[in-house]
Amino acid sequence: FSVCKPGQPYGALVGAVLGDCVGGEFEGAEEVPMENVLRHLNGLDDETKGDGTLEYSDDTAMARCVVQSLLTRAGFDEQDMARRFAKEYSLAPGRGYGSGVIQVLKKLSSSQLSDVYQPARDQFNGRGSFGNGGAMRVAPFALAFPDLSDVKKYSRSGAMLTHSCSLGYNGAVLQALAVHLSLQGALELPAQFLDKLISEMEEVEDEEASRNDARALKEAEKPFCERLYRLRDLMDRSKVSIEEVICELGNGIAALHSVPTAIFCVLHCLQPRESLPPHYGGLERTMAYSLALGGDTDTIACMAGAIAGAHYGIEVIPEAWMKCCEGAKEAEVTAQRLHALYHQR
Ligand code: 8NA
Ligand code: MG
Ligand code: MG
Repeated sequence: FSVCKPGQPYGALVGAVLGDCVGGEFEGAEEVPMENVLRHLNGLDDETKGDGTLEYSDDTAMARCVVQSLLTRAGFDEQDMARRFAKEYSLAPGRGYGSGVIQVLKKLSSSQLSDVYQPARDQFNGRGSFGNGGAMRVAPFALAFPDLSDVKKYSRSGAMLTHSCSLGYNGAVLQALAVHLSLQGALELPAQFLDKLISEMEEVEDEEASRNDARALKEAEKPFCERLYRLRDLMDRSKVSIEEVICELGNGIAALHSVPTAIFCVLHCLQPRESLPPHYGGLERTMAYSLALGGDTDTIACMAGAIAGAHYGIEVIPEAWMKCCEGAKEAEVTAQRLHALYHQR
């Protein structure tokens, strides 16, 4: 695949912010009629809406820390990143963090901490978190590192600062890989894109720690691969209902129940869909569809937004959406700086 076009890295970071901001409206809702989603999205075009009306949540707050750390340290520095997570949380604790991760963030602010990975290991009686908090903030790693093996290595380490269960950090690796491939234009060939993700995750989930965690949680031997196979089956069907997607892939706060879902949203919305307005472009379709799944809408839309944004680029993002989402303009600027790092490598 070719080197990505200039608008793609911006699209990835901005897409993630938009998903978080726009998706916040329906977070935790069990059922979200498409009608309500479209009303919400149409409302963004309202000129009377002020700048940054829709606030970002933990997803973007933590992604900003990742960006700033990668930029300041010109690479991955776990001490620096951990410190930024802790500081961000102490300054703005009300951004909707998961109830477990708060303990980690508090411990990370201690000056006596010798191992920044330890607080995450202590979570959930030593099992570690399998939440999607590592995955929701991972897109910047795909922008900063051109090499696939670096993307895998650093996205995993970055996630492990809060998520030590393999079902948490492997979700982050999968999401980072999806953004990485999308930046390279891999979504032009959706079937191959998915094959590549599966073959990479087959290797990732072959590790002993992954196998042990999967067994302990009574999941399939390679849980993310299993979900990606289900995803492929769904893609092959001519019609698939929202209920089937939720049933097969999930819409919850576990990485396993949301990262494959986000990838599905992107793939499903590569083409026009009956349930979505015909004037919508691919990014708008992806957003609307992600929200209509309900559940962890901000995070699923954030992850889908990063992958879709990397594919379509910043040019297709509606100006009105940029304007009313807090942090969107800033993401555009930092993406540019982050991508300069990519070219230095
Ligand atoms: P986390 O590490 O606290 O995990 C999220 C939740 O998953 C925990 O609070 C637990 O309920 C559960 N969980 C994770 N690991 C285990 C385990 N090993 N055993 C039992 N339960 C476990 O936080 P996170 O950073 O992963 O969370 C990210 C999500 O929380 C994002 O969606 C973010 O937006 C936020 N959030 C979501 C909602 C929602 O309703 N969907 C609401 C508020 C906040
Ligand atoms: Mg959130
Ligand atoms: Mg969420």
